[in-house]
Amino acid sequence: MTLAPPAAPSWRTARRALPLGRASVLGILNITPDSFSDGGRHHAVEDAVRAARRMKDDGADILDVGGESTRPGAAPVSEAEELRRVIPVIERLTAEVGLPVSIDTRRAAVARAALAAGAEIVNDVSALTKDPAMAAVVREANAGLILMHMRGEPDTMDAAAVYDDVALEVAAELAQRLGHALAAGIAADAIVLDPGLGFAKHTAHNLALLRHLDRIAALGHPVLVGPSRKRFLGAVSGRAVDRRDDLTAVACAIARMAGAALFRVHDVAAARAALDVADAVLHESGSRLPASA
Ligand code: HH2
Repeated sequence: MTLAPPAAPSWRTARRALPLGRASVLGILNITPDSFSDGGRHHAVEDAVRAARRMKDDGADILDVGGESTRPGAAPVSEAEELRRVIPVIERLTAEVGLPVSIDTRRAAVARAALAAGAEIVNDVSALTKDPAMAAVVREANAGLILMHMRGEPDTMDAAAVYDDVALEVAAELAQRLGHALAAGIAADAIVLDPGLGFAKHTAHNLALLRHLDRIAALGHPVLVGPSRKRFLGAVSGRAVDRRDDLTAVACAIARMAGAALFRVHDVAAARAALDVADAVLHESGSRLPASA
């Protein structure tokens, strides 16, 4: 296991260089009525802005806004509907909340409109495979880009969860997606890699990826993980989806020790606290603590 902070000092987005010296937390803002874990509670713009302010207070570094659920069996969302959900929220967030915004979408037109509305990162769970126009949108805006590993589509991905050595195979497939992004002219320092926990992975695969995350980090880019409330946490604990935030925080701390730099979560406060402990261990600095504690 690698016990060192990630190599890359920062992540370049369309608007700034985000420092990665300590763990970065992305708060999830799903603007979907059918999101399995938010239950559509952030449907209204006002609710989303309120939730974002709370995430900022809780220690979020980035807000990840999505209007299309990638849950298997989720109802398809038209491009017009996805735009209608996310653009007004992104406009308000960038004007009022003061945190960098990432757009979680597989559609180039949604990414383009989101970047024009103030977003600075594209989180594409298809890793530029779904929409051939996506790479050019990211390149032209100089946006940050998250390339996530998945096989197949959300509805078919479970059948594709067959691996001999999951960490090696995910690293090799991500390296291929990375090569595609670089060949399309996207700058290397704009790219973050994500093993795609829960996407075409059974429980044992997710656990093996967390254990061997150093194989993904060895590709030389900051690594993001999204364990939040996912099924594998239910499988190891027997807990329902609404009782997994503390488990998510533990998974984040484990991933931090294994080299991850960014963490996509629903409960920002719990993850932030766990990651502060992990960072204190990584940097061996308990400076917030009195000597006797
Ligand atoms: N997981 C989900 C969605 N987007 N993006 C990245 N980069 N990594 C992930 O692991 C990831 C992601 C799925 O989780 P959630 O947002 O809770 O659910 P939904 O599928 O409803 O969007």
